[in-house]
Amino acid sequence: MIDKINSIKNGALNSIEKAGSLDDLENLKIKYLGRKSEFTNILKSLKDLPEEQRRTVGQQSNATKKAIEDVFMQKEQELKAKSFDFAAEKIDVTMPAKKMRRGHLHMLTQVRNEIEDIFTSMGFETVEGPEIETEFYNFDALNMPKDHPARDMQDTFWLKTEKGKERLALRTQTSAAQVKYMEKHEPPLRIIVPGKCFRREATDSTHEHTFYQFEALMVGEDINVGNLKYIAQEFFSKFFKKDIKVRLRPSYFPFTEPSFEFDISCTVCGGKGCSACRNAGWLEIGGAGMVNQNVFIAAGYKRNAYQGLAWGFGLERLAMMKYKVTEIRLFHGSDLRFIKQF
Ligand code: FA5
Repeated sequence: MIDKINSIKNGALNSIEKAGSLDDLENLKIKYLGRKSEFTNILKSLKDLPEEQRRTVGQQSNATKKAIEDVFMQKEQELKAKSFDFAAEKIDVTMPAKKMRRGHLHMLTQVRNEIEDIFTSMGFETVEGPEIETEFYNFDALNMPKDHPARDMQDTFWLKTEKGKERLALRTQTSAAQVKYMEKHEPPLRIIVPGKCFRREATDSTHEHTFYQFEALMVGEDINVGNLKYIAQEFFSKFFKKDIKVRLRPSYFPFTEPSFEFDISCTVCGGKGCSACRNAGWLEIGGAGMVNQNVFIAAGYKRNAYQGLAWGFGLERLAMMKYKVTEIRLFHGSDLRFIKQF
Protein backbone atom coordinates (compact mmCIF):
# COMPACT_ATOMS: atom_id res chain seq x y z
CA MET A 1 0.00 0.00 0.00
CA ILE A 2 2.93 2.30 0.76
CA ASP A 3 4.13 1.77 -2.85
CA LYS A 4 0.72 2.67 -4.15
CA ILE A 5 0.69 5.87 -2.10
CA ASN A 6 4.16 6.81 -3.32
CA SER A 7 3.18 6.22 -6.92
CA ILE A 8 0.07 8.44 -6.53
CA LYS A 9 2.26 11.13 -4.97
CA ASN A 10 4.81 11.03 -7.79
CA GLY A 11 2.07 11.06 -10.43
CA ALA A 12 0.34 14.01 -8.75
CA LEU A 13 3.50 16.09 -8.28
CA ASN A 14 4.54 15.46 -11.88
CA SER A 15 1.19 16.41 -13.37
CA ILE A 16 0.83 19.48 -11.17
CA GLU A 17 4.26 20.69 -12.22
CA LYS A 18 3.18 20.43 -15.87
CA ALA A 19 -0.26 22.06 -15.45
CA GLY A 20 -0.59 24.98 -17.87
CA SER A 21 -3.73 26.69 -16.61
CA LEU A 22 -5.92 27.14 -13.54
CA ASP A 23 -8.57 24.92 -15.17
CA ASP A 24 -6.01 22.11 -15.62
CA LEU A 25 -5.04 22.50 -12.01
CA GLU A 26 -8.65 22.27 -10.85
CA ASN A 27 -9.10 19.02 -12.80
CA LEU A 28 -5.95 17.58 -11.25
CA LYS A 29 -7.22 18.49 -7.82
CA ILE A 30 -10.36 16.45 -8.47
CA LYS A 31 -8.34 13.60 -9.94
CA TYR A 32 -5.87 13.28 -7.04
CA LEU A 33 -7.71 14.57 -4.01
CA GLY A 34 -11.40 14.46 -5.04
CA ARG A 35 -14.04 12.43 -3.23
CA LYS A 36 -13.86 9.60 -5.78
CA SER A 37 -10.07 9.66 -6.23
CA GLU A 38 -7.88 6.61 -5.70
CA PHE A 39 -6.15 8.38 -2.84
CA THR A 40 -9.42 9.10 -0.99
CA ASN A 41 -10.34 5.42 -1.37
CA ILE A 42 -7.04 4.44 0.26
CA LEU A 43 -7.74 6.82 3.13
CA LYS A 44 -11.21 5.30 3.56
CA SER A 45 -9.80 1.77 3.67
CA LEU A 46 -7.25 2.56 6.40
CA LYS A 47 -9.71 1.52 9.07
CA ASP A 48 -9.71 -2.07 7.77
CA LEU A 49 -5.91 -2.53 8.07
CA PRO A 50 -4.36 -4.38 10.98
CA GLU A 51 -3.34 -2.09 13.84
CA GLU A 52 0.46 -1.96 13.24
CA GLN A 53 0.07 -1.30 9.48
CA ARG A 54 -2.63 1.27 10.05
CA ARG A 55 -0.25 3.56 11.94
CA THR A 56 2.57 3.59 9.34
CA VAL A 57 0.28 3.76 6.34
CA GLY A 58 -1.80 6.48 8.07
CA GLN A 59 1.27 8.64 8.70
CA GLN A 60 2.48 8.14 5.15
CA SER A 61 -0.96 9.08 3.74
CA ASN A 62 -1.17 12.26 5.79
CA ALA A 63 2.30 13.36 4.77
CA THR A 64 1.46 12.64 1.12
CA LYS A 65 -1.80 14.57 1.28
CA LYS A 66 -0.02 17.59 2.76
CA ALA A 67 2.77 17.41 0.16
CA ILE A 68 0.27 17.32 -2.71
CA GLU A 69 -1.79 20.18 -1.24
CA ASP A 70 1.32 22.33 -0.75
CA VAL A 71 2.38 21.87 -4.35
CA PHE A 72 -1.15 22.64 -5.51
CA MET A 73 -1.15 25.90 -3.59
CA GLN A 74 2.24 26.93 -4.89
CA LYS A 75 1.27 26.17 -8.49
CA GLU A 76 -2.04 27.99 -8.09
CA GLN A 77 -0.29 31.18 -6.99
CA GLU A 78 2.18 30.87 -9.83
CA LEU A 79 -0.60 30.44 -12.44
CA LYS A 80 -2.70 33.26 -11.00
CA ALA A 81 0.23 35.65 -11.16
CA LYS A 82 0.87 34.63 -14.76
CA SER A 83 -2.75 35.03 -15.84
CA PHE A 84 -3.06 38.58 -14.49
CA ASP A 85 -2.81 40.98 -17.35
CA PHE A 86 -1.08 44.03 -15.94
CA ALA A 87 -1.17 45.84 -19.25
CA ALA A 88 -4.96 45.56 -19.41
CA GLU A 89 -5.35 46.96 -15.90
CA LYS A 90 -6.40 50.62 -16.17
CA ILE A 91 -7.61 53.10 -13.62
CA ASP A 92 -10.62 55.11 -14.69
CA VAL A 93 -10.00 58.38 -12.90
CA THR A 94 -13.36 59.77 -14.07
CA MET A 95 -15.36 57.06 -12.31
CA PRO A 96 -17.49 58.63 -9.53
CA ALA A 97 -16.24 57.65 -6.08
CA LYS A 98 -18.42 55.78 -3.63
CA LYS A 99 -20.43 58.31 -1.64
CA MET A 100 -19.11 58.78 1.88
CA ARG A 101 -21.80 58.62 4.52
CA ARG A 102 -21.32 61.41 7.03
CA GLY A 103 -22.70 61.32 10.52
CA HIS A 104 -24.28 64.29 12.24
CA LEU A 105 -25.06 65.54 15.71
CA HIS A 106 -27.93 63.78 17.47
CA MET A 107 -31.12 65.79 17.42
CA LEU A 108 -30.99 66.33 21.20
CA THR A 109 -27.46 67.73 20.91
CA GLN A 110 -28.64 70.06 18.15
CA VAL A 111 -31.54 71.24 20.34
CA ARG A 112 -29.24 71.68 23.31
CA ASN A 113 -26.85 73.77 21.18
CA GLU A 114 -29.76 75.91 19.95
CA ILE A 115 -30.93 76.50 23.52
CA GLU A 116 -27.44 77.43 24.66
CA ASP A 117 -27.02 79.87 21.75
CA ILE A 118 -30.27 81.65 22.56
CA PHE A 119 -29.47 81.98 26.25
CA THR A 120 -25.89 83.03 25.60
CA SER A 121 -27.27 85.84 23.43
CA MET A 122 -29.32 86.93 26.47
CA GLY A 123 -26.26 87.02 28.73
CA PHE A 124 -26.64 83.61 30.41
CA GLU A 125 -23.69 81.36 31.13
CA THR A 126 -23.87 77.59 30.63
CA VAL A 127 -22.95 75.58 33.69
CA GLU A 128 -22.76 71.81 34.15
CA GLY A 129 -23.35 69.69 37.22
CA PRO A 130 -22.57 66.03 38.00
CA GLU A 131 -25.04 63.27 37.13
CA ILE A 132 -24.31 61.57 40.45
CA GLU A 133 -25.31 64.05 43.10
CA THR A 134 -25.42 64.19 46.89
CA GLU A 135 -28.74 64.04 48.68
CA PHE A 136 -27.97 67.52 49.98
CA TYR A 137 -27.81 69.29 46.60
CA ASN A 138 -30.55 67.26 44.92
CA PHE A 139 -33.04 67.57 47.79
CA ASP A 140 -32.12 69.06 51.21
CA ALA A 141 -30.64 72.31 49.91
CA LEU A 142 -33.72 72.76 47.76
CA ASN A 143 -35.93 73.07 50.82
CA MET A 144 -36.81 69.37 50.69
CA PRO A 145 -35.64 67.72 53.92
CA LYS A 146 -35.78 63.92 54.25
CA ASP A 147 -39.37 63.63 55.37
CA HIS A 148 -40.72 66.18 52.88
CA PRO A 149 -43.70 64.75 50.97
CA ALA A 150 -42.55 66.51 47.76
CA ARG A 151 -39.72 63.97 47.49
CA ASP A 152 -42.35 61.47 46.36
CA MET A 153 -42.87 63.59 43.24
CA GLN A 154 -39.50 62.35 41.93
CA ASP A 155 -38.84 58.62 42.27
CA THR A 156 -35.11 58.34 42.79
CA PHE A 157 -32.32 55.92 41.86
CA TRP A 158 -30.25 55.82 45.05
CA LEU A 159 -26.68 54.58 44.95
CA LYS A 160 -25.30 52.16 47.51
CA THR A 161 -23.32 54.35 49.87
CA GLU A 162 -21.10 53.37 52.79
CA LYS A 163 -22.71 53.65 56.22
CA GLY A 164 -22.13 57.05 57.75
CA LYS A 165 -21.31 58.67 54.38
CA GLU A 166 -23.66 61.09 52.65
CA ARG A 167 -26.22 59.39 50.42
CA LEU A 168 -25.72 59.70 46.66
CA ALA A 169 -28.33 59.52 43.91
CA LEU A 170 -28.58 59.87 40.15
CA ARG A 171 -29.81 63.45 40.03
CA THR A 172 -33.53 63.71 39.47
CA GLN A 173 -33.42 67.36 38.38
CA THR A 174 -30.96 69.95 37.12
CA SER A 175 -32.16 72.14 40.01
CA ALA A 176 -29.48 70.20 41.93
CA ALA A 177 -26.94 72.60 40.40
CA GLN A 178 -28.55 75.72 41.89
CA VAL A 179 -27.12 75.81 45.42
CA LYS A 180 -23.78 74.34 44.33
CA TYR A 181 -23.32 77.26 41.94
CA MET A 182 -24.61 79.92 44.31
CA GLU A 183 -22.25 78.75 47.08
CA LYS A 184 -19.38 79.86 44.88
CA HIS A 185 -20.89 82.88 43.13
CA GLU A 186 -22.45 86.09 44.34
CA PRO A 187 -25.38 87.68 42.45
CA PRO A 188 -26.08 89.11 40.00
CA LEU A 189 -25.97 85.79 38.16
CA ARG A 190 -27.60 84.24 35.13
CA ILE A 191 -27.03 80.58 34.31
CA ILE A 192 -28.56 77.70 32.44
CA VAL A 193 -27.79 74.09 33.34
CA PRO A 194 -28.49 71.57 30.61
CA GLY A 195 -28.04 67.94 31.64
CA LYS A 196 -29.21 64.40 32.07
CA CYS A 197 -31.67 63.51 34.81
CA PHE A 198 -32.90 60.14 36.01
CA ARG A 199 -36.13 58.98 37.58
CA ARG A 200 -37.20 55.53 38.65
CA GLU A 201 -40.48 55.60 36.83
CA ALA A 202 -42.30 53.52 34.24
CA THR A 203 -41.76 54.75 30.70
CA ASP A 204 -44.44 55.71 28.19
CA SER A 205 -44.56 57.87 25.09
CA THR A 206 -43.83 61.05 27.06
CA HIS A 207 -41.85 59.70 30.04
CA GLU A 208 -38.34 58.26 30.11
CA HIS A 209 -36.25 57.06 33.06
CA THR A 210 -33.34 59.03 31.58
CA PHE A 211 -34.05 62.41 30.03
CA TYR A 212 -32.58 65.88 29.70
CA GLN A 213 -33.66 69.01 31.48
CA PHE A 214 -32.36 72.49 31.29
CA GLU A 215 -32.50 74.70 34.27
CA ALA A 216 -32.42 78.47 34.21
CA LEU A 217 -31.48 80.52 37.23
CA MET A 218 -31.31 84.31 37.41
CA VAL A 219 -30.61 86.05 40.70
CA GLY A 220 -30.32 89.73 41.52
CA GLU A 221 -31.73 92.36 43.82
CA ASP A 222 -34.95 93.06 41.96
CA ILE A 223 -35.75 90.07 39.74
CA ASN A 224 -39.48 89.51 39.44
CA VAL A 225 -42.12 87.32 37.80
CA GLY A 226 -42.32 89.78 34.91
CA ASN A 227 -38.67 88.97 34.06
CA LEU A 228 -39.46 85.28 34.18
CA LYS A 229 -42.35 85.64 31.76
CA TYR A 230 -40.49 87.96 29.40
CA ILE A 231 -37.32 85.86 29.19
CA ALA A 232 -39.34 82.69 28.64
CA GLN A 233 -41.41 84.36 25.91
CA GLU A 234 -38.26 85.59 24.19
CA PHE A 235 -36.66 82.17 24.43
CA PHE A 236 -39.62 80.22 23.08
CA SER A 237 -40.23 82.65 20.22
CA LYS A 238 -36.60 82.31 19.16
CA PHE A 239 -36.59 78.55 19.65
CA PHE A 240 -39.78 77.90 17.68
CA LYS A 241 -39.11 80.79 15.26
CA LYS A 242 -42.63 82.17 15.71
CA ASP A 243 -44.54 84.34 18.21
CA ILE A 244 -45.17 82.27 21.31
CA LYS A 245 -47.34 83.33 24.23
CA VAL A 246 -46.55 82.18 27.74
CA ARG A 247 -48.98 81.39 30.54
CA LEU A 248 -48.19 80.74 34.20
CA ARG A 249 -50.48 78.61 36.35
CA PRO A 250 -50.13 78.33 40.13
CA SER A 251 -48.31 75.18 41.17
CA TYR A 252 -46.05 73.88 43.90
CA PHE A 253 -42.33 73.23 44.17
CA PRO A 254 -40.59 73.39 47.58
CA PHE A 255 -37.72 75.41 46.12
CA THR A 256 -39.79 78.21 44.58
CA GLU A 257 -42.35 80.58 46.02
CA PRO A 258 -44.58 81.36 44.23
CA SER A 259 -44.36 78.33 41.92
CA PHE A 260 -45.84 77.91 38.47
CA GLU A 261 -46.59 75.39 35.80
CA PHE A 262 -45.47 76.89 32.57
CA ASP A 263 -47.60 76.69 29.41
CA ILE A 264 -46.85 78.02 25.93
CA SER A 265 -49.37 78.71 23.19
CA CYS A 266 -49.68 75.63 20.98
CA THR A 267 -46.84 75.55 18.47
CA VAL A 268 -49.07 73.83 15.92
CA CYS A 269 -52.35 75.84 15.97
CA GLY A 270 -51.08 79.02 17.67
CA GLY A 271 -53.72 78.75 20.41
CA LYS A 272 -56.90 78.02 18.43
CA GLY A 273 -57.09 74.40 19.56
CA CYS A 274 -55.99 71.25 17.71
CA SER A 275 -55.18 67.59 18.34
CA ALA A 276 -51.59 68.38 19.41
CA CYS A 277 -52.82 70.52 22.32
CA ARG A 278 -55.99 68.45 22.89
CA ASN A 279 -57.99 71.54 21.97
CA ALA A 280 -56.63 73.50 24.92
CA GLY A 281 -54.62 75.91 22.77
CA TRP A 282 -51.79 75.55 25.34
CA LEU A 283 -48.96 73.08 25.87
CA GLU A 284 -47.53 72.27 29.28
CA ILE A 285 -43.78 72.70 29.23
CA GLY A 286 -42.21 72.71 32.69
CA GLY A 287 -42.00 74.04 36.21
CA ALA A 288 -40.88 77.49 37.25
CA GLY A 289 -41.03 80.03 40.05
CA MET A 290 -39.30 82.61 42.19
CA VAL A 291 -36.45 81.11 44.20
CA ASN A 292 -37.55 80.26 47.74
CA GLN A 293 -35.56 82.28 50.33
CA ASN A 294 -34.69 79.00 52.12
CA VAL A 295 -32.69 77.99 49.02
CA PHE A 296 -30.71 81.25 49.24
CA ILE A 297 -30.06 80.53 52.92
CA ALA A 298 -28.75 77.04 52.02
CA ALA A 299 -26.38 78.72 49.54
CA GLY A 300 -25.10 81.08 52.25
CA TYR A 301 -26.90 84.28 51.14
CA LYS A 302 -28.70 86.55 53.60
CA ARG A 303 -32.47 86.12 53.77
CA ASN A 304 -34.33 88.64 51.57
CA ALA A 305 -31.10 90.10 50.17
CA TYR A 306 -31.89 88.76 46.70
CA GLN A 307 -34.70 87.60 44.48
CA GLY A 308 -34.38 85.02 41.76
CA LEU A 309 -36.27 83.23 39.07
CA ALA A 310 -35.79 79.58 38.11
CA TRP A 311 -37.26 77.04 35.81
CA GLY A 312 -36.67 73.48 34.68
CA PHE A 313 -37.86 72.31 31.28
CA GLY A 314 -37.66 68.91 29.61
CA LEU A 315 -35.40 69.00 26.56
CA GLU A 316 -36.99 66.01 24.86
CA ARG A 317 -40.44 67.51 25.33
CA LEU A 318 -39.31 70.70 23.58
CA ALA A 319 -37.66 68.70 20.79
CA MET A 320 -40.86 66.68 20.40
CA MET A 321 -42.90 69.85 19.92
CA LYS A 322 -40.46 71.41 17.51
CA TYR A 323 -39.88 68.34 15.35
CA LYS A 324 -43.32 66.74 15.80
CA VAL A 325 -42.08 63.55 17.44
CA THR A 326 -44.77 61.65 19.30
CA GLU A 327 -42.64 59.01 21.08
CA ILE A 328 -39.98 60.12 23.58
CA ARG A 329 -38.30 56.68 23.73
CA LEU A 330 -37.03 57.12 20.16
CA PHE A 331 -34.46 59.69 21.32
CA HIS A 332 -32.38 57.29 23.38
CA GLY A 333 -33.10 54.21 21.28
CA SER A 334 -30.72 53.14 18.58
CA ASP A 335 -33.08 53.11 15.60
CA LEU A 336 -31.01 54.76 12.87
CA ARG A 337 -34.12 55.37 10.75
CA PHE A 338 -35.19 57.89 13.39
CA ILE A 339 -31.77 59.35 14.14
CA LYS A 340 -30.95 59.94 10.46
CA GLN A 341 -34.13 61.99 9.88
CA PHE A 342 -32.92 65.03 11.81
C1 FA5 B 1 -38.73 69.69 38.14
O1 FA5 B 1 -37.91 68.79 37.87
C2 FA5 B 1 -38.29 70.97 38.76
N1 FA5 B 1 -36.90 70.85 39.15
C3 FA5 B 1 -38.49 72.09 37.76
C4 FA5 B 1 -38.28 73.44 38.35
C5 FA5 B 1 -37.06 74.05 38.27
C6 FA5 B 1 -39.34 74.08 38.97
C7 FA5 B 1 -36.86 75.32 38.83
C8 FA5 B 1 -39.18 75.33 39.55
C9 FA5 B 1 -37.92 75.94 39.43
P1 FA5 B 1 -40.75 68.48 37.03
O2 FA5 B 1 -40.65 67.21 37.80
O3 FA5 B 1 -42.12 68.94 36.73
O4 FA5 B 1 -40.03 69.68 37.78
O5 FA5 B 1 -39.93 68.33 35.68
C10 FA5 B 1 -39.72 69.41 34.83
C11 FA5 B 1 -39.83 69.00 33.39
O6 FA5 B 1 -38.92 67.93 33.14
C12 FA5 B 1 -41.19 68.42 33.01
O7 FA5 B 1 -42.09 69.44 32.72
C13 FA5 B 1 -40.82 67.63 31.78
O8 FA5 B 1 -40.68 68.48 30.66
C14 FA5 B 1 -39.48 67.07 32.15
N2 FA5 B 1 -39.64 65.72 32.72
C15 FA5 B 1 -39.91 65.37 34.00
N3 FA5 B 1 -39.99 64.04 34.13
C16 FA5 B 1 -39.75 63.52 32.90
C17 FA5 B 1 -39.69 62.19 32.36
N4 FA5 B 1 -39.84 61.11 33.13
N5 FA5 B 1 -39.43 62.04 31.04
C18 FA5 B 1 -39.23 63.13 30.27
N6 FA5 B 1 -39.27 64.40 30.70
C19 FA5 B 1 -39.54 64.60 32.00
